[in-house]
Amino acid sequence: MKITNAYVNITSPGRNFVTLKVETDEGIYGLGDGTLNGREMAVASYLTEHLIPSLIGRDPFQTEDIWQFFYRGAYWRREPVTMAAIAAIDLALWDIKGKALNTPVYNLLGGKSREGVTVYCHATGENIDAALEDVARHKEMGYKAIRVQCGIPGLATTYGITHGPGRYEPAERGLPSESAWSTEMYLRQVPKLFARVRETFGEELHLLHDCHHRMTPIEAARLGKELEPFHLFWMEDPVPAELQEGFKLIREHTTTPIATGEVFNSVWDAHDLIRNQWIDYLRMTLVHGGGITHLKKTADFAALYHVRTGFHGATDLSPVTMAAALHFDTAIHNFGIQEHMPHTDETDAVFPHHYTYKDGAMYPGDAPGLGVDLDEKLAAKYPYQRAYLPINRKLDGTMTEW
Ligand code: EZ4
Ligand code: CO
Repeated sequence: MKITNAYVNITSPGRNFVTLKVETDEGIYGLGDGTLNGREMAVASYLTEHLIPSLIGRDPFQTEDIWQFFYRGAYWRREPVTMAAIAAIDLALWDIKGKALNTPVYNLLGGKSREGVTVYCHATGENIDAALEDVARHKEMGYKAIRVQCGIPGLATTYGITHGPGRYEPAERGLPSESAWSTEMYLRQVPKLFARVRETFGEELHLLHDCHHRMTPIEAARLGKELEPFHLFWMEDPVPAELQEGFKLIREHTTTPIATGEVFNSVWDAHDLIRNQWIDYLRMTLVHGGGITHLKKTADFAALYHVRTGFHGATDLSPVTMAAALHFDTAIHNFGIQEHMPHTDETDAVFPHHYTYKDGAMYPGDAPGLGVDLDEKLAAKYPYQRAYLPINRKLDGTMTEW
Protein backbone atom coordinates (compact mmCIF):
# COMPACT_ATOMS: atom_id res chain seq x y z
CA MET A 1 0.00 0.00 0.00
CA LYS A 2 1.22 3.53 -0.77
CA ILE A 3 0.21 6.97 0.46
CA THR A 4 -1.01 8.91 -2.56
CA ASN A 5 -2.29 12.14 -1.05
CA ALA A 6 -2.68 14.00 2.25
CA TYR A 7 -4.25 17.32 3.18
CA VAL A 8 -5.25 19.43 6.14
CA ASN A 9 -8.85 20.35 6.94
CA ILE A 10 -9.54 23.27 9.28
CA THR A 11 -13.02 23.70 10.68
CA SER A 12 -14.66 25.53 13.58
CA PRO A 13 -17.98 23.92 14.60
CA GLY A 14 -18.01 25.72 17.97
CA ARG A 15 -14.21 25.69 18.19
CA ASN A 16 -11.24 25.17 15.87
CA PHE A 17 -10.03 21.74 14.76
CA VAL A 18 -7.10 20.78 12.51
CA THR A 19 -7.61 17.40 10.87
CA LEU A 20 -5.26 15.52 8.56
CA LYS A 21 -6.65 13.17 5.93
CA VAL A 22 -4.21 10.63 4.44
CA GLU A 23 -5.26 8.76 1.28
CA THR A 24 -3.82 5.56 -0.20
CA ASP A 25 -3.70 3.76 -3.54
CA GLU A 26 -6.10 1.12 -2.14
CA GLY A 27 -8.88 3.62 -1.53
CA ILE A 28 -8.49 3.41 2.25
CA TYR A 29 -7.97 6.72 4.05
CA GLY A 30 -7.05 7.63 7.60
CA LEU A 31 -7.78 10.64 9.84
CA GLY A 32 -5.45 12.30 12.32
CA ASP A 33 -5.94 15.22 14.73
CA GLY A 34 -3.36 18.03 14.84
CA THR A 35 -5.35 20.58 16.84
CA LEU A 36 -3.29 22.83 19.10
CA ASN A 37 -5.57 25.24 20.94
CA GLY A 38 -4.70 28.84 20.00
CA ARG A 39 -1.88 27.82 17.63
CA GLU A 40 -3.91 25.86 15.07
CA MET A 41 -2.47 27.50 11.95
CA ALA A 42 1.13 26.77 12.98
CA VAL A 43 0.44 23.01 12.98
CA ALA A 44 -1.50 23.23 9.71
CA SER A 45 1.38 25.02 8.02
CA TYR A 46 3.98 22.64 9.56
CA LEU A 47 2.07 19.73 8.05
CA THR A 48 1.38 21.24 4.65
CA GLU A 49 4.75 22.89 4.09
CA HIS A 50 7.12 20.47 5.77
CA LEU A 51 5.71 16.98 6.39
CA ILE A 52 3.11 16.08 3.79
CA PRO A 53 5.53 16.36 0.82
CA SER A 54 7.78 13.71 2.45
CA LEU A 55 4.83 11.50 3.35
CA ILE A 56 3.56 10.91 -0.18
CA GLY A 57 4.73 7.59 -1.63
CA ARG A 58 5.48 5.90 1.72
CA ASP A 59 3.99 2.65 3.01
CA PRO A 60 1.35 3.67 5.60
CA PHE A 61 1.98 0.46 7.60
CA GLN A 62 5.42 1.77 8.60
CA THR A 63 4.16 3.70 11.63
CA GLU A 64 7.44 3.32 13.54
CA ASP A 65 9.83 4.34 10.76
CA ILE A 66 7.65 7.24 9.60
CA TRP A 67 7.43 8.51 13.20
CA GLN A 68 11.23 8.33 13.61
CA PHE A 69 11.77 9.94 10.20
CA PHE A 70 9.75 13.04 11.11
CA TYR A 71 11.00 13.23 14.72
CA ARG A 72 14.70 12.68 14.07
CA GLY A 73 14.68 14.10 10.56
CA ALA A 74 13.45 17.52 11.72
CA TYR A 75 16.72 18.14 13.58
CA TRP A 76 14.65 20.53 15.79
CA ARG A 77 13.01 18.09 18.15
CA ARG A 78 9.95 18.24 20.39
CA GLU A 79 7.68 21.21 21.30
CA PRO A 80 3.91 21.15 20.78
CA VAL A 81 3.66 22.30 17.14
CA THR A 82 6.05 19.63 15.86
CA MET A 83 4.63 16.90 18.06
CA ALA A 84 1.00 17.69 17.16
CA ALA A 85 1.92 17.56 13.47
CA ILE A 86 3.67 14.20 13.94
CA ALA A 87 0.68 12.99 15.98
CA ALA A 88 -1.72 13.91 13.16
CA ILE A 89 0.23 11.69 10.77
CA ASP A 90 0.67 8.90 13.31
CA LEU A 91 -3.06 8.74 14.17
CA ALA A 92 -4.03 8.71 10.50
CA LEU A 93 -1.62 5.82 9.83
CA TRP A 94 -2.98 3.74 12.74
CA ASP A 95 -6.48 4.43 11.39
CA ILE A 96 -5.41 3.16 7.96
CA LYS A 97 -3.73 0.09 9.47
CA GLY A 98 -6.87 -0.83 11.39
CA LYS A 99 -9.10 -0.34 8.35
CA ALA A 100 -6.74 -2.34 6.11
CA LEU A 101 -6.65 -5.22 8.62
CA ASN A 102 -10.38 -4.83 9.24
CA THR A 103 -9.98 -4.49 13.01
CA PRO A 104 -10.45 -1.74 15.62
CA VAL A 105 -7.21 -0.05 16.69
CA TYR A 106 -7.46 -1.41 20.26
CA ASN A 107 -6.73 -4.85 18.81
CA LEU A 108 -3.44 -3.55 17.40
CA LEU A 109 -2.42 -2.29 20.86
CA GLY A 110 -2.97 -5.47 22.86
CA GLY A 111 -6.71 -6.06 22.60
CA LYS A 112 -9.31 -5.32 25.25
CA SER A 113 -7.93 -5.06 28.80
CA ARG A 114 -11.31 -3.81 30.00
CA GLU A 115 -14.85 -3.47 28.72
CA GLY A 116 -15.46 0.20 29.43
CA VAL A 117 -13.20 3.20 29.89
CA THR A 118 -13.99 5.04 33.14
CA VAL A 119 -14.39 8.72 32.38
CA TYR A 120 -14.66 11.83 34.52
CA CYS A 121 -16.79 14.82 33.68
CA HIS A 122 -16.73 18.49 34.70
CA ALA A 123 -19.03 20.03 37.29
CA THR A 124 -18.74 23.77 37.84
CA GLY A 125 -20.54 26.60 39.55
CA GLU A 126 -20.03 30.29 40.20
CA ASN A 127 -20.26 29.46 43.91
CA ILE A 128 -20.24 26.32 46.07
CA ASP A 129 -24.02 25.81 46.03
CA ALA A 130 -24.15 26.07 42.23
CA ALA A 131 -21.23 23.61 41.96
CA LEU A 132 -23.09 21.13 44.21
CA GLU A 133 -26.14 21.35 41.94
CA ASP A 134 -23.96 20.63 38.94
CA VAL A 135 -22.38 17.63 40.68
CA ALA A 136 -25.88 16.27 41.37
CA ARG A 137 -26.83 16.78 37.70
CA HIS A 138 -23.76 14.87 36.48
CA LYS A 139 -24.28 12.11 39.03
CA GLU A 140 -27.77 11.68 37.56
CA MET A 141 -26.12 11.17 34.17
CA GLY A 142 -24.28 8.17 35.60
CA TYR A 143 -20.79 9.63 36.07
CA LYS A 144 -18.79 7.90 38.82
CA ALA A 145 -15.94 10.42 38.69
CA ILE A 146 -16.44 14.19 38.67
CA ARG A 147 -14.02 17.10 38.46
CA VAL A 148 -15.31 19.95 40.60
CA GLN A 149 -14.38 23.64 40.18
CA CYS A 150 -16.10 26.71 41.57
CA GLY A 151 -15.85 30.49 41.45
CA ILE A 152 -13.63 32.26 43.98
CA PRO A 153 -15.27 34.99 46.11
CA GLY A 154 -13.58 38.29 45.30
CA LEU A 155 -12.57 37.31 41.74
CA ALA A 156 -14.79 38.33 38.82
CA THR A 157 -14.08 35.21 36.74
CA THR A 158 -12.36 31.90 37.36
CA TYR A 159 -10.90 29.69 34.64
CA GLY A 160 -12.84 26.49 34.14
CA ILE A 161 -16.21 27.88 35.28
CA THR A 162 -19.24 28.11 33.01
CA HIS A 163 -20.77 31.57 32.89
CA GLY A 164 -24.41 31.77 31.93
CA PRO A 165 -26.23 29.20 29.85
CA GLY A 166 -24.62 26.98 27.24
CA ARG A 167 -21.74 24.56 27.29
CA TYR A 168 -18.40 25.40 28.81
CA GLU A 169 -15.71 26.13 26.21
CA PRO A 170 -12.28 27.24 27.45
CA ALA A 171 -11.19 29.03 24.25
CA GLU A 172 -12.74 32.43 23.53
CA ARG A 173 -13.00 33.89 20.04
CA GLY A 174 -11.01 37.03 19.25
CA LEU A 175 -7.82 38.07 20.99
CA PRO A 176 -7.02 36.61 24.43
CA SER A 177 -8.89 38.16 27.35
CA GLU A 178 -7.20 38.90 30.67
CA SER A 179 -8.59 38.14 34.10
CA ALA A 180 -7.48 38.58 37.69
CA TRP A 181 -6.19 35.80 39.93
CA SER A 182 -5.43 35.45 43.63
CA THR A 183 -3.86 32.28 45.00
CA GLU A 184 -4.63 33.41 48.57
CA MET A 185 -8.37 33.60 47.81
CA TYR A 186 -8.25 30.33 45.87
CA LEU A 187 -6.53 28.45 48.70
CA ARG A 188 -9.22 29.58 51.14
CA GLN A 189 -12.08 28.43 48.89
CA VAL A 190 -11.11 24.98 47.57
CA PRO A 191 -11.05 23.01 50.87
CA LYS A 192 -14.48 24.48 51.71
CA LEU A 193 -15.79 23.31 48.33
CA PHE A 194 -14.63 19.72 48.80
CA ALA A 195 -15.84 19.57 52.41
CA ARG A 196 -19.32 20.44 51.13
CA VAL A 197 -19.12 17.97 48.20
CA ARG A 198 -18.21 15.05 50.50
CA GLU A 199 -20.82 16.11 53.08
CA THR A 200 -23.51 16.16 50.37
CA PHE A 201 -22.56 13.17 48.21
CA GLY A 202 -20.70 10.81 50.56
CA GLU A 203 -17.48 8.84 50.13
CA GLU A 204 -18.11 6.83 46.99
CA LEU A 205 -17.88 9.39 44.19
CA HIS A 206 -14.40 9.91 42.71
CA LEU A 207 -13.56 13.61 43.00
CA LEU A 208 -10.99 15.45 40.93
CA HIS A 209 -9.78 19.03 40.87
CA ASP A 210 -7.73 21.02 38.33
CA CYS A 211 -5.40 23.71 39.74
CA HIS A 212 -4.39 24.86 36.21
CA HIS A 213 -0.72 25.31 37.13
CA ARG A 214 -1.45 28.40 39.23
CA MET A 215 0.53 27.67 42.43
CA THR A 216 4.10 27.40 43.67
CA PRO A 217 5.19 24.01 45.09
CA ILE A 218 4.80 25.05 48.73
CA GLU A 219 1.31 26.45 48.07
CA ALA A 220 0.36 23.24 46.29
CA ALA A 221 1.73 21.22 49.21
CA ARG A 222 -0.56 23.16 51.56
CA LEU A 223 -3.61 22.58 49.34
CA GLY A 224 -2.86 18.87 48.92
CA LYS A 225 -2.57 18.51 52.69
CA GLU A 226 -5.81 20.37 53.37
CA LEU A 227 -7.66 18.24 50.80
CA GLU A 228 -6.48 14.93 52.30
CA PRO A 229 -9.61 14.33 54.43
CA PHE A 230 -11.73 14.45 51.24
CA HIS A 231 -9.77 11.68 49.47
CA LEU A 232 -9.47 13.17 46.01
CA PHE A 233 -8.87 10.91 43.02
CA TRP A 234 -6.35 13.53 41.97
CA MET A 235 -5.19 17.11 42.20
CA GLU A 236 -4.27 18.19 38.65
CA ASP A 237 -1.48 20.52 37.51
CA PRO A 238 -0.68 21.98 40.94
CA VAL A 239 2.36 23.83 39.53
CA PRO A 240 3.84 24.51 36.10
CA ALA A 241 5.96 21.48 35.27
CA GLU A 242 9.00 22.90 33.49
CA LEU A 243 10.78 22.35 36.80
CA GLN A 244 10.05 18.67 37.34
CA GLU A 245 11.82 18.80 40.72
CA GLY A 246 9.07 21.12 41.99
CA PHE A 247 6.88 18.05 42.41
CA LYS A 248 9.33 16.52 44.89
CA LEU A 249 8.43 19.18 47.42
CA ILE A 250 4.68 18.62 46.94
CA ARG A 251 5.14 14.86 47.23
CA GLU A 252 7.03 15.16 50.50
CA HIS A 253 4.07 16.89 52.11
CA THR A 254 0.88 15.23 50.92
CA THR A 255 -0.76 11.92 50.04
CA THR A 256 -3.27 13.61 47.70
CA PRO A 257 -2.60 11.91 44.31
CA ILE A 258 -1.15 14.14 41.61
CA ALA A 259 -1.87 14.30 37.87
CA THR A 260 0.02 16.42 35.38
CA GLY A 261 1.09 16.68 31.77
CA GLU A 262 -1.76 17.91 29.56
CA VAL A 263 0.72 20.38 28.04
CA PHE A 264 3.55 17.83 27.69
CA ASN A 265 4.60 16.63 24.26
CA SER A 266 7.33 14.09 24.94
CA VAL A 267 8.34 11.40 27.42
CA TRP A 268 11.26 13.68 28.27
CA ASP A 269 8.85 16.23 29.78
CA ALA A 270 7.89 13.59 32.34
CA HIS A 271 11.09 11.60 32.68
CA ASP A 272 12.03 12.79 36.19
CA LEU A 273 8.40 12.94 37.31
CA ILE A 274 7.93 9.29 36.43
CA ARG A 275 11.22 7.73 37.48
CA ASN A 276 11.12 9.53 40.85
CA GLN A 277 7.46 8.60 41.36
CA TRP A 278 6.53 12.24 41.96
CA ILE A 279 3.20 11.86 40.12
CA ASP A 280 0.42 9.28 39.95
CA TYR A 281 -1.23 10.08 36.62
CA LEU A 282 0.18 11.32 33.32
CA ARG A 283 -2.15 13.54 31.26
CA MET A 284 -0.19 13.91 28.01
CA THR A 285 -2.58 12.75 25.32
CA LEU A 286 -2.20 11.46 21.78
CA VAL A 287 -2.53 14.68 19.77
CA HIS A 288 0.01 16.61 21.84
CA GLY A 289 2.34 13.71 22.57
CA GLY A 290 3.29 12.51 19.09
CA GLY A 291 0.41 10.07 18.62
CA ILE A 292 -0.07 6.42 19.54
CA THR A 293 3.49 5.44 18.64
CA HIS A 294 5.09 7.73 21.23
CA LEU A 295 2.38 7.47 23.90
CA LYS A 296 2.51 3.66 23.92
CA LYS A 297 6.20 3.78 24.83
CA THR A 298 5.62 6.54 27.38
CA ALA A 299 2.76 4.62 29.03
CA ASP A 300 4.87 1.46 29.18
CA PHE A 301 7.72 3.40 30.82
CA ALA A 302 5.26 4.97 33.29
CA ALA A 303 3.86 1.53 34.16
CA LEU A 304 7.23 0.51 35.62
CA TYR A 305 6.86 3.30 38.22
CA HIS A 306 3.19 2.81 39.17
CA VAL A 307 2.17 5.82 37.10
CA ARG A 308 -1.13 5.44 35.27
CA THR A 309 -2.64 7.40 32.39
CA GLY A 310 -5.29 10.09 32.78
CA PHE A 311 -5.52 11.52 29.29
CA HIS A 312 -6.56 15.10 28.67
CA GLY A 313 -10.00 15.07 27.04
CA ALA A 314 -11.16 18.68 26.79
CA THR A 315 -13.16 19.89 23.79
CA ASP A 316 -10.07 21.28 22.04
CA LEU A 317 -9.05 17.68 21.35
CA SER A 318 -11.11 16.67 18.34
CA PRO A 319 -13.31 13.55 18.14
CA VAL A 320 -10.40 11.95 16.25
CA THR A 321 -8.20 12.21 19.36
CA MET A 322 -11.12 11.15 21.57
CA ALA A 323 -11.67 8.02 19.48
CA ALA A 324 -7.95 7.18 19.45
CA ALA A 325 -7.70 7.77 23.20
CA LEU A 326 -10.59 5.37 23.85
CA HIS A 327 -8.90 2.62 21.80
CA PHE A 328 -5.67 3.25 23.69
CA ASP A 329 -7.41 3.35 27.11
CA THR A 330 -9.22 0.09 26.31
CA ALA A 331 -6.01 -1.73 25.48
CA ILE A 332 -3.20 -0.68 27.82
CA HIS A 333 -2.70 -2.18 31.26
CA ASN A 334 -1.92 0.99 33.26
CA PHE A 335 -4.96 2.99 32.24
CA GLY A 336 -6.19 5.23 35.08
CA ILE A 337 -9.07 7.41 33.92
CA GLN A 338 -10.11 9.41 30.84
CA GLU A 339 -11.38 13.00 30.82
CA HIS A 340 -14.72 13.46 29.03
CA MET A 341 -16.00 16.88 28.12
CA PRO A 342 -18.70 16.36 25.48
CA HIS A 343 -18.28 18.23 22.19
CA THR A 344 -20.99 20.50 20.78
CA ASP A 345 -23.68 18.88 18.62
CA GLU A 346 -22.16 20.72 15.63
CA THR A 347 -18.78 19.11 16.28
CA ASP A 348 -20.32 15.65 16.67
CA ALA A 349 -22.11 16.13 13.33
CA VAL A 350 -18.90 17.18 11.54
CA PHE A 351 -17.08 14.14 12.99
CA PRO A 352 -19.49 11.15 12.91
CA HIS A 353 -18.09 8.50 15.26
CA HIS A 354 -18.64 5.06 16.76
CA TYR A 355 -17.63 5.80 20.34
CA THR A 356 -20.38 5.95 22.95
CA TYR A 357 -21.00 6.94 26.57
CA LYS A 358 -23.04 4.95 29.08
CA ASP A 359 -23.22 5.01 32.89
CA GLY A 360 -19.90 6.71 33.58
CA ALA A 361 -17.91 4.80 30.96
CA MET A 362 -17.05 5.21 27.30
CA TYR A 363 -16.56 2.61 24.59
CA PRO A 364 -14.49 2.97 21.39
CA GLY A 365 -16.87 0.83 19.32
CA ASP A 366 -15.85 -2.04 17.06
CA ALA A 367 -15.54 -0.30 13.69
CA PRO A 368 -12.21 -0.95 11.91
CA GLY A 369 -9.53 1.69 12.53
CA LEU A 370 -10.40 4.56 14.86
CA GLY A 371 -14.10 4.58 13.97
CA VAL A 372 -14.38 8.30 13.29
CA ASP A 373 -15.03 10.19 10.07
CA LEU A 374 -15.01 13.78 8.81
CA ASP A 375 -17.95 15.29 6.92
CA GLU A 376 -15.97 17.71 4.79
CA LYS A 377 -19.04 19.37 3.25
CA LEU A 378 -20.44 20.19 6.67
CA ALA A 379 -16.98 21.17 7.96
CA ALA A 380 -16.74 23.78 5.19
CA LYS A 381 -19.71 25.63 6.71
CA TYR A 382 -17.63 26.46 9.81
CA PRO A 383 -14.56 28.48 8.80
CA TYR A 384 -11.62 28.99 11.18
CA GLN A 385 -11.99 31.79 13.71
CA ARG A 386 -9.09 33.01 15.82
CA ALA A 387 -9.61 31.90 19.46
CA TYR A 388 -7.46 31.75 22.57
CA LEU A 389 -7.44 30.71 26.20
CA PRO A 390 -7.81 33.57 28.70
CA ILE A 391 -4.65 34.95 30.31
CA ASN A 392 -4.35 35.58 34.06
CA ARG A 393 -2.67 38.28 36.09
CA LYS A 394 -2.37 38.61 39.85
CA LEU A 395 -4.30 41.39 41.55
CA ASP A 396 -1.28 43.73 41.28
CA GLY A 397 -0.94 43.08 37.52
CA THR A 398 1.92 40.58 37.62
CA MET A 399 1.50 37.61 35.25
CA THR A 400 0.57 34.43 37.12
CA GLU A 401 2.61 31.23 37.36
CA TRP A 402 0.71 30.14 34.24
O1 EZ4 B 1 -6.95 24.24 29.76
O2 EZ4 B 1 -8.01 22.11 27.11
O3 EZ4 B 1 -8.08 19.70 32.17
N1 EZ4 B 1 -8.44 20.43 31.30
C1 EZ4 B 1 -7.97 21.65 31.07
C2 EZ4 B 1 -8.44 22.36 29.82
C3 EZ4 B 1 -7.27 23.03 29.14
C4 EZ4 B 1 -7.54 23.29 27.69
C5 EZ4 B 1 -6.26 23.76 27.02
O4 EZ4 B 1 -6.39 23.83 25.65
O5 EZ4 B 1 -7.16 22.15 31.83
O6 EZ4 B 1 -9.44 23.28 30.10
CO1 CO C 1 -6.26 20.63 33.07
